[in-house]
This record gives sequence, structure tokens and C-alpha cells, in this order.
Amino acid sequence: MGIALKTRPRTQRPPMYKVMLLNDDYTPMEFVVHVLERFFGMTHEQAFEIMLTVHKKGLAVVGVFSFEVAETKVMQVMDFARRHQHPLQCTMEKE
Ligand code: TYC
Repeated sequence: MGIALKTRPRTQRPPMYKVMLLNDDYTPMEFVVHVLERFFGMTHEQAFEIMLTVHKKGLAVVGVFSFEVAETKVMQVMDFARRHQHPLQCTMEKE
């Protein structure tokens, strides 16, 4: 029985990546809400709640994705923030 359990093959799953938003003192709250709606498909209510969590706690996970999707989200958010001259930071981390 021990052997059977020990050798049971585990299902292979691709690693997933957490995408996180970081707080700062300058990015307007409404801009962050807009980012969450636009790039993460959140409703206004969901986006507002997550934005407040980041504002109060310093950061929050805004989604979990495959490497390619996570990387694209981070690039889209960083590019959008840069174009609007806000210091908003978005990062990813292996789950
Ligand atoms: N702290 C910002 C402010 O008071 C709002 C903010 C929220 C900024 C979330 C970044 O990821 C962020 N205007």
C-alpha cells in the first residue's frame, strides 16, 4: 500500500503565475479601477474593492494566469500606466 501511494503518478499541471498590483502614493484611485476593469475584466464593484485592498494593504493579487498571459497583462498595465504618466507597478510571481 505504501508503495502504491508513493508511486502514484501525479497529474502534471503547468505552473501558474500570480499577477499583483502594488500601491503607490500618486496613481489616482479611479485610474487603478479603470485598469482592473479594462485588463482584468472586473466589474466596477470588483475593481473598486481590489483597488481599496491594494491601497490599504500595499498589494493584492489581481489574477492567476499561465506564464504567457501573466506576462502580457503585466506589460499591458505597465505600458498603459507609463503612457498616462502614473507610477503604478504591476508584477508577476510563480504561484
Ligand atoms: N494609493 C493611491 C492613492 O491614494 C491609490 C492606489 C491604489 C494606487 C492602488 C496604486 O495599485 C494602486 N491615490
